[in-house]
Amino acid sequence: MPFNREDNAFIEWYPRGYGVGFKVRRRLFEIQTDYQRLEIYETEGFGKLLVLDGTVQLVEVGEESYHEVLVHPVMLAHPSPKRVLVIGGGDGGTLREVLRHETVEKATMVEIDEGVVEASYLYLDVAKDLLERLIKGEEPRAELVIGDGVGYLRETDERFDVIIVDSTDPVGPAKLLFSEDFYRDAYEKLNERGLYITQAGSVYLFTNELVDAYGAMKRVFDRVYYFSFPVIGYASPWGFLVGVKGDVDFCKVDLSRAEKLDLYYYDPRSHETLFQMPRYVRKLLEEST
Ligand code: AG3
Repeated sequence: MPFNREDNAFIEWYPRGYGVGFKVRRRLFEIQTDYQRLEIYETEGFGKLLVLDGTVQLVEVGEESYHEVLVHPVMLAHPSPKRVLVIGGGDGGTLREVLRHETVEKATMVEIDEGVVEASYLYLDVAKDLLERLIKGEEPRAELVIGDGVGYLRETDERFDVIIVDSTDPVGPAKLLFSEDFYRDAYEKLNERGLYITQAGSVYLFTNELVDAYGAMKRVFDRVYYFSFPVIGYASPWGFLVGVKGDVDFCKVDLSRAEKLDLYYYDPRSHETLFQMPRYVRKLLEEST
């Protein structure tokens, strides 16, 4: 794995040799799980760094720049989200943000790799207490399922108000989570009124994957939105795709509920600024079928 000892740096290499790096003090943990190679580093300025198969998942300092933006826009656009499904997100950051919403009665997190949950619990200050309660089955409003999100969604009898996909990139093992078949299952398992959100990769470096996923979502959901946000640790801007079922307006969020959340990165008062996209990408998205 690309641990550049000379520079004491960890660098994630994106396509075409574009790198995102952190100065690191040491590698704290390394394991080959059943699904991927997991590493945890201590960085110089951003706390601990979680890496899966050579790709940055999060740094402790600034992880909210991703988790807040993945979770709150859809939660605040839904009038009263009670049942939430998180696919992936084994570090617990996404579920932590979901549970900040008092309307939530039950949230289910389906993570394929138990190793990610365990390592995050042991090494990361992201959602330690929540992960402990989940592992022990003691979290009253949430449950952890270790399993494959694709199979889970296909088979479950449950219905959800919000489905959040916090996966690895739209290339490699998580590719199925960006397929039309999967979107169809998600659409079916949403309540009459529901929202689906997925992280969708680097706007500049995975543009084709973003456009393809957007096209496939358009074939399934009643309305589809794209937005981007600068996430600390990823090759920014980072893309997100939202699919809507039924009567929901993703352009509007509930500001009175937002006030209580006391957010740091995502600003519900200027929700519309999320939708900015480089012009050529917007054109590609609009032309996609
Ligand atoms: N979810 C992964 C986002 C993808 C990062 N990709 C990359 N660095 N190439 C992050 C998990 C955080 N809960």
